[in-house]
Amino acid sequence: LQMESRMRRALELEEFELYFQPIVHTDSGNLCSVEALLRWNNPSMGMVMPDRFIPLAEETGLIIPIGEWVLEEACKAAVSWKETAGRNIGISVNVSPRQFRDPGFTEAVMRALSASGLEADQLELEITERLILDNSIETAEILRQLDRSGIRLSVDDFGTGYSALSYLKSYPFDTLKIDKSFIQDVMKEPEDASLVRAIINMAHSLGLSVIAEGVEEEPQTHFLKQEGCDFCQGYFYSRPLPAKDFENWLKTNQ
Ligand code: G
Ligand code: G
Ligand code: MN
Ligand code: NA
Repeated sequence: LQMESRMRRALELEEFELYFQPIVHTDSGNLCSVEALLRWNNPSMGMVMPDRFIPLAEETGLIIPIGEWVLEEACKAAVSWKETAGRNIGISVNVSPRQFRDPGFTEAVMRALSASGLEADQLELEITERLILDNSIETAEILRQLDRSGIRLSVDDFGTGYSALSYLKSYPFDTLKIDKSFIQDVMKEPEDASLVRAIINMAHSLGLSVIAEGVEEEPQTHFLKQEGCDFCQGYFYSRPLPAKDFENWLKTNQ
């Protein structure tokens, strides 16, 4: 209860902060886009990680105003990097189920784009497999609407959702993000290597690009390169960074 009342005030007290993690081209290691990851700096609880507060934010509905704040800040940040980088840098934003199903969601996305001036194709929304598996007409309609407006869509945590793969053919996704649990042991467990290889091939034959998440060691990058994985994200390249640190990373790593 205490956490809930603290969370209710967190937006106005400006306790939320976005961290940014680079997503790079597997072949060159060059920056492609950036995932925005939410943090909550609370004076009495310290830095709270999303796994600890997103579930409560979902339950209470606070995820809706918080999610709008994330969208706005993320889009603004991406626009602000253009000058430093000398080109467009896409931004990926995580969307949770309650936020996605809120009737005002697509409007909130459009507002964030127009307020920041970010082009629609520079924004990617990460949707977890679990959300997609509800198979509802509403989900399909929202995805199509977002797709029509030029926003990119990715399946987050791919492989963890007991997925019925059929949704990949009927929904307008652009990218699969292979869950880090498959990447973690890819050099030790032949089964994980086989799964990753199969996911990459399947995604490509469906016209989707692939991001490997949780890349921590160099040998994994060689494996992923060899298997034709398009993009990588993980501690090997960079941890999620606060805005200032990310801007410094950008100056030296583009
Ligand atoms: O760094 P990490 O601990 O940031 O993130 C943990 C989990 O929290 C991830 O599964 C991620 O999808 C989720 N998450 C991070 N930021 C956000 C956000 O802004 N909105 C939502 N809905 N989930 C987020
Ligand atoms: O949205 P998603 O569930 O994919 O969130 C990504 C999560 O993975 C975040 O919590 C982020 O901090 C974390 N993460 C990013 N790179 C690495 C990595 O190389 N190793 C591990 N263990 N976690 C990572
Ligand atoms: Mn994600
Ligand atoms: Na993930």
